[in-house]
Amino acid sequence: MAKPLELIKVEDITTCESTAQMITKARQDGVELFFDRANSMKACPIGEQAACCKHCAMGPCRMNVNSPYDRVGVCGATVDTIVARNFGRMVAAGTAAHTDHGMAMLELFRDVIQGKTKEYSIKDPIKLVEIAESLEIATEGRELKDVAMDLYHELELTYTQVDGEIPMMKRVPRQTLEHWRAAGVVPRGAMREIMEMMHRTAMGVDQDYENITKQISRTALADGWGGSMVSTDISDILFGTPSPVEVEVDMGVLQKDKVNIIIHGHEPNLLESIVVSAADPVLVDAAKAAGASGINLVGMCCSGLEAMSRHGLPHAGNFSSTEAVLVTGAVDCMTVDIQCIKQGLKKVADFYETPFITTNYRAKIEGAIHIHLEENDPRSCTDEIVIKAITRFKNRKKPVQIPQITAKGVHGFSYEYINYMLGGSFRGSYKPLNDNIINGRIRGVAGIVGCTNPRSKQDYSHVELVKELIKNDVLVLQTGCSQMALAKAGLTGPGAAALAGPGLAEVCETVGMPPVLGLGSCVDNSRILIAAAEMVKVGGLGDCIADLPAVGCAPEWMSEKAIAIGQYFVASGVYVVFGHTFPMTKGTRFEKHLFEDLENLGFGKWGFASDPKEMARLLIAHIDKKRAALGIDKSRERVLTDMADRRSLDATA
Ligand code: NFS
Ligand code: SF4
Repeated sequence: MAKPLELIKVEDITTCESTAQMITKARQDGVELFFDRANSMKACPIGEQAACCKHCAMGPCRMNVNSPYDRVGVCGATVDTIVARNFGRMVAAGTAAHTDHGMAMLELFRDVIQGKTKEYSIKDPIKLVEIAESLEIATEGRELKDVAMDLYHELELTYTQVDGEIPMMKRVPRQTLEHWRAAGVVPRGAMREIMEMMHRTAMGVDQDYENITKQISRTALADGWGGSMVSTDISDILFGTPSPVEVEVDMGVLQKDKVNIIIHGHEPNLLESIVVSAADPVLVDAAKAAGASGINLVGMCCSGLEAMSRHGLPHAGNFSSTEAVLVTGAVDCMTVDIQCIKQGLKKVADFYETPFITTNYRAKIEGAIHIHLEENDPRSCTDEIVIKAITRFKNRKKPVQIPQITAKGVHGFSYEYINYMLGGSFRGSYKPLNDNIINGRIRGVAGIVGCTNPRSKQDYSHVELVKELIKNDVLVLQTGCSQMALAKAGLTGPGAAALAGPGLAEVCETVGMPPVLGLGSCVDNSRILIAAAEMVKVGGLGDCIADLPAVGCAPEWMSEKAIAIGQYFVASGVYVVFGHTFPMTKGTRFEKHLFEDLENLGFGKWGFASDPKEMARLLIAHIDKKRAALGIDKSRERVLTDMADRRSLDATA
């Protein structure tokens, strides 16, 4: 039985103070939020452990999670087959989401090169040339347009290549690639891999969990080193490669006297165009004529992260706050494109009389206003959005209550900027990073990423985990909703160095960087892959990604996309810990395969923990294991004695 809603304390639901205030207000207003729905609908105990199959009409078949081997499906499928197939389909769905997003960016790139759309242009020609060269496309003495067209055709193979290795394999460290070749997991085009994943997991096809796992890895690699990477690189080429910018976050960025427009979703083209619309003097005048002091564009989720790192726009919060922000009554329009957009937003938006606008043909929502964003004429869509927001501002009837909470932080670290930051403009290099890992000041690197989830106290694990890691000299790289959890907690500014261990703090001080580096949206996890590849190339930390003292974690994940990301990191050689829940039947051979055997086969492996302290312990133990294997564990002991010596000297002085 679910507890009556009023008995769940708000402080048990979230550590985000503004979201807490809005949950309280929603309860007073009689508005249901997804936290309430998560409470009234408990997760299905069989589905939670991925122990059911509905791939054919002889079933659905469900296994006994307490004794997984005591039965098989009607077709005879074992629990290992069933759980592996379910896992494979999650990876296929997550990969499809990232690669379809990437493909849309690539098509926009083609239209820009061909002059079919005049509204966007190439903002970073240097990156265009760099990516072309990394894929062995000739650039010397050629017109940028010709190089760009060749790059387009080459990158299209990321999706369509029927046979052979996709182009981005040229950026994978040699030994890692050799390992994939030997293991038979080098991806072909994403369309082929996703198709084969779906085929092999249908009734009566692949019924060997180890063989299914190979296709799971191959599909996920087509995401990380394929679709997601194309998405990041093309977005940088079209909209500019991010560099650090100070941004204000949390719900306090909404302004009572301005027309507040929230952009929520994932593709940067919507927000790039709305930025132009919101600055149009005609529309600004219209806002003023309606009694507003201006137009306030605010991002949420991954769109918000893209807007923040490229334009310094404020960010109102992560996935668990998208309904709550509407409860302020201050949102004059919420506009969305694709992914992570709850259908429940519609009802909340209706209650607060906020226009809720979908813009992408792939993602309509029943009852929402749909204004299609036409790439050749995006302004006709985004101007209309702004006009609708101005009209709502003028007719605001609902009381406005904005939580007066904001935090400032620095975001927009790209692979390229880290290179520049560490090495200086003329000798940009990851060598100082490697050196500081070898000498032990930095213990290792952790990518802390992923969603928030109403079944897990919002932001809590992200923040506690990252605090624990930096205290132990682990440099943290962030993307997605996790980055926003830390930003709201004030841990993305230089001030966070005060919470870092002595070694990491010293490096941060010397380089002038925070110990927590925000890299952007979830597709930007590909920036972490490229950074890892560069660390291998620079040398001193082993021959492949699996040798690096590097780990990953998504403590409060919810999306299939997160599973795809986790798997491409695991397949690339990284230890990945997920928190809160895992789609796995406990005590199965498939569980052992993902959590132990993959590492012995030369990949990374999966881990799980519910408590952030335990997550940190697992991640740090793995980093130390990699340091020992590299023979650099001694240097760290020396650094620590030096620090202790120095402190005792200070104490006696
Ligand atoms: Ni990533 Fe971005 Fe957030 Fe999770 Fe959703 S917004 S793509 S999936 S919830 S981190
Ligand atoms: Fe049941 Fe097998 Fe059909 Fe799945 S494929 S529903 S296990 S009979």
